[in-house]
Amino acid sequence: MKNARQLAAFTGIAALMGLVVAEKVPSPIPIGVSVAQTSNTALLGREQVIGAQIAEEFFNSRGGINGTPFKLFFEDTAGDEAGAINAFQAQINKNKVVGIIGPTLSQQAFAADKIAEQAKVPVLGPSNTAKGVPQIGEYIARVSSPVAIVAPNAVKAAIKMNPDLKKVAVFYAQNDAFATSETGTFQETVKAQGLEITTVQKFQTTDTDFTSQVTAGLATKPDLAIVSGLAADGGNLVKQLRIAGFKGIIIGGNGLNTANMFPVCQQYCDGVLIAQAYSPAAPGALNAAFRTVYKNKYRKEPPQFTAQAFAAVQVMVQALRSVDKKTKVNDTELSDVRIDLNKAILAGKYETPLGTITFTSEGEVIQKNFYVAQIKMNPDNKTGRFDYLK
Ligand code: 1QQ
Repeated sequence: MKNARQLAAFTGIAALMGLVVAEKVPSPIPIGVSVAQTSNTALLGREQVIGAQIAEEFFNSRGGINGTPFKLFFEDTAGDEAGAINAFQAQINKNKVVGIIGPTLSQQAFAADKIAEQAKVPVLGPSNTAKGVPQIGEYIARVSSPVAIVAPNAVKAAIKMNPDLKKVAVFYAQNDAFATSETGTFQETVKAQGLEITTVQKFQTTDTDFTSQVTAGLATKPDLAIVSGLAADGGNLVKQLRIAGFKGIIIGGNGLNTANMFPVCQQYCDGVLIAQAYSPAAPGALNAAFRTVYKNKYRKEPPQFTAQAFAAVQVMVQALRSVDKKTKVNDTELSDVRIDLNKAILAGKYETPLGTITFTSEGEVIQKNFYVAQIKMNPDNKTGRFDYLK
């Protein structure tokens, strides 16, 4: 081929004919981050963007991929399945990333991860906790421990706080895969602990008025309420339970695990218990470094979703370094790098802010320590913090 125009013409014709055209990985090495930057889901996703950005600067300033820098490409998924599918397609075909971190919700993962699986592009879920996510395919793994392991800790903490607990009202968003999975775990745990479920109330993540669920739920006189939803709906439900006079303990699920919910539920958030897959006080040099960078910038402790997004970038980076040691990633065939990267992700051991993590051959994360935090609101009724229980 004589010149660039001829090459472009050939590439175009070949693409039209459906031929696979050899593509090399450029420098900086492109990594995709597709989380929710708009919609209500951005209450959760915004914390993920921050974690990924901190990791980009952190690891590039420490040599990137053995001397080659990497660059994060952000494509907003918004809050639904279509948004996640579009964002994943853009990462794979337009940004030509070596791997994708995302999406925010399990509900979105069940739709979008299949696209990456077909294209043989490794995906790391930063916050997908529903049962079945790693099993979507060979290229799908997650750094977010499943609700089946994390959520029971909140129930145990509630019982410790009030050993006389007996009656439990359960609320969940039936249009969300994570909330449906999480309520299953909560209900099993509650029964296994010898408590009685007095009612199971369903809602939609788009709901704002929970009068009927609150009325029906409180009529059963529960002393514990458990809410599995997302931040906006969950925050409103907590608020409406308190305004209706509920005095018992409230457990919120992972969808309520953000300070961005505080303006929604205001002073009524105070006291809510939420299980955590991250603690700012966890030991380890990496967590100390991450926590310092975050605190210097935001003047507060880093939240779980930020730490998990940081860990997801870290896993990608370390796995790329190990691929790169065998064959220089930059200037190697993109499709080969994607396949090798997937293998390296699953084979590695990572000292992250979440502690030491490894993966099963299916892509399920193995993590050791979990925590429970209690929301403590400030007198301004808009800001507050997560106090970790001992
Ligand atoms: C999931 C979740 C979300 C609540 C995290 C943002 O855990 O969808 O799996």
